[in-house]
Amino acid sequence: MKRILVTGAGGQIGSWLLPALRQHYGDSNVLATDIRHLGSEITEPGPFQLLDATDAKAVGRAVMRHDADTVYHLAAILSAVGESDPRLAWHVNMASLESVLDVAREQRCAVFTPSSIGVFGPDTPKDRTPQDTLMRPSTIYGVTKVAGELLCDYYHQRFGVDTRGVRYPGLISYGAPPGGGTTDWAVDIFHQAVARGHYTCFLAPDSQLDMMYMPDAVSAAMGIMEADSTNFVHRNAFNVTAMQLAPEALAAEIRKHLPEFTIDYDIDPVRQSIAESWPDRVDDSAAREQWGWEPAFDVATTTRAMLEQLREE
Ligand code: NAD
Ligand code: AKB
Repeated sequence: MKRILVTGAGGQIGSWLLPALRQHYGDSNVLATDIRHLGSEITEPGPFQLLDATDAKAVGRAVMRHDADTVYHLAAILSAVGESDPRLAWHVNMASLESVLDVAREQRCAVFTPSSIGVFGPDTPKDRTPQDTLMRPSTIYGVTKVAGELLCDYYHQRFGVDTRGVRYPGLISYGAPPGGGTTDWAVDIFHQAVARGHYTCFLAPDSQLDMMYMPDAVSAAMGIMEADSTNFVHRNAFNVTAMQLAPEALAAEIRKHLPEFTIDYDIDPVRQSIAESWPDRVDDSAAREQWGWEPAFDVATTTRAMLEQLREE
């Protein structure tokens, strides 16, 4: 049975990935860690430890004590927060990855590191963005994600570390709120639709981006870590997507369930310019071919699941 350590476990992805990992590998085999205290609804019934992932010695001690053979490295600063504090984004995203990779090299762990559609920039082809293409991002977040993909490739080639990753699109979920990204609107819209029947969106009506419902993101993370790597041509990191959404199109889908729902726009120039620099739709055929990636949720099933859950709450 695998012994797993998760960094940044209290975030949007960790709060979903943690229970899925524990269900699959056993509660006591999955150590949740984060730089901040987390509520027992996230950490229990498995172990939890406070851990700053930029502190390589502390990461090394935690991996050794837990006898971990796999690290899911989720601690990071996202795109919009990154633009408000670029030094923090560079420090957290790069120093934490370096710590995790060095510990993985010494203690022979496999490492999952999420990359992002944020690796792409204004010069990247926007439609059916290829797996291998021009990556000159215009955000500090994107710069750290490109550097992170390259660093993971390097640790694999040079030191044989089993590094794997996917380029997530915007992720839609309930529970832990998103951590300050450009795609957060696609989560906020559901909360506001149920709570107020109205949403003021910070992106323009036709700003299309790739998106995915969180259960598919969890299955991508666990799926690539369980995949037979002999079929890999790539490994850090695969394009993955499930749907393409613009605010006006998602509002129309929500109106099928809540006919009175209204949307208006108060555009944030920083996040709008980030969204315009990212693809409209990535080509994820490499992930489908090399390890069988296939999403289960589309716009209609995601919208139904989100609204049902939030109405119950
Ligand atoms: P999040 O912001 O929701 O959570 C990040 C977690 O990391 C938080 O719980 C935070 O407390 C923790 N953290 C911050 N600094 C830390 C440190 N120094 N040490 C330990 N923990 C620290 O982020 P998320 O949405 O869960 O994203 C996880 C990963 O997935 C990131 O690498 C992100 O770039 C990537 N990703 C996310 C999305 C998305 O839409 N959520 C999309 C693409 C890629
Ligand atoms: C963000 O908007 O920063 C993230 C991402 C797509 O990486 N959700």
